[in-house]
Amino acid sequence: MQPQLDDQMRLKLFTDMLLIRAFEERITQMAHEQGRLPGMQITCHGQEAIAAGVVRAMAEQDVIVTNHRSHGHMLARGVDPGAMMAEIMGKEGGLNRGKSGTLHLADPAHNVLMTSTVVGAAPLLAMGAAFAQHYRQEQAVTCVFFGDGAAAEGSVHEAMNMAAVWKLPVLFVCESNCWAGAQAHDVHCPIGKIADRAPGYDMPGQVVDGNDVEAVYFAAWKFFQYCRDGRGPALLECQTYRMRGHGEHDPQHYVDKDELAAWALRDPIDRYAQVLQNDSLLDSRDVLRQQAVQTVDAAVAFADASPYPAPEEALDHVYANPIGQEG
Ligand SMILES: Cc1ncc(C[n+]2csc(CCOP(=O)(O)OP(=O)(O)O)c2C)c(N)n1
Ligand SMILES: [Mg+2]
Repeated sequence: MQPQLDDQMRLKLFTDMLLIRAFEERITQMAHEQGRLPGMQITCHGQEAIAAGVVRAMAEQDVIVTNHRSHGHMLARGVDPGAMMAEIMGKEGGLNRGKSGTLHLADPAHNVLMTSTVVGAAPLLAMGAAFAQHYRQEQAVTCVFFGDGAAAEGSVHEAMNMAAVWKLPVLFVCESNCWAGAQAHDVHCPIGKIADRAPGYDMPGQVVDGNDVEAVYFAAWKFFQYCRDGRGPALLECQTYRMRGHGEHDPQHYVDKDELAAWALRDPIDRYAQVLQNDSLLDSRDVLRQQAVQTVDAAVAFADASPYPAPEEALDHVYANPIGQEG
């Protein structure tokens, strides 16, 4: 079977990226307003094509396990932006009732099982989800997102090894964004391409231009089919660039300005706008961008209107058997 990429889907990829960018730009703005957002804010500026391309290539029954840079994955999956924004603000109306904040977002209704911000933990946690899919013969795949820095963690090696030995339906998606915190890729990784490790686990691996949304979509689509066919895991490395600091607290003084400027020229949204314009699918992106901004305005309004959770509810919905109510 060949992947579907009709005009409607192509526009979806584009509007997904616009929504993600608008959402992250708002997070950036609010993160610098005193007292507006609790905790560390980590955005995916510049990495939108990976979220849109991979997530749109998934089937409904497939599952996502994600990491600290998760907003784009969730928005592309159709998670409600208002509930996400409220969660990021720690509000009662949030996805997880204000208890997860930005770093532990989960939306089981959309098969986004969890966000783990323990670097390298997500691939190992994904093993449980993939094992369940395999055991129940669900024809479903677990897609796990992790960074190039995470690829150096022992847990990622264990996950890849186990997935390959047990032929689990896992697509490992490495977002190689040239940085892990303030460490450049060559400081923590002796090889240029993480995907070169795939043969060592007896799984297929591929490097794709992570700023080319269609290339990401086709590569992910092919691998999702491979995993769904019961052939085991696969590794997709999407090469991109982290366009902002590690988080909004980080002014990225250590980043070479020329390098940043060169990557800005490869912006995934600008590039795709050009492609769609050349194919007469897009007149101007201003209307679509404005719609994305309005969606984010509505999300912020919803979140602002939501109360903070009551202190006495702090332990509700945290434990399967709340302390004091065991059995
Ligand atoms: C086990 C562990 N070590 C360190 C950290 C601190 N930390 C958070 S994100 C990060 C860098 C991760 O880099 P990468 O995996 O490339 O993801 P990126 O941030 O570039 O998306 C580090 C070191 C952590 N959260 N967990
Ligand atoms: Mg990285």
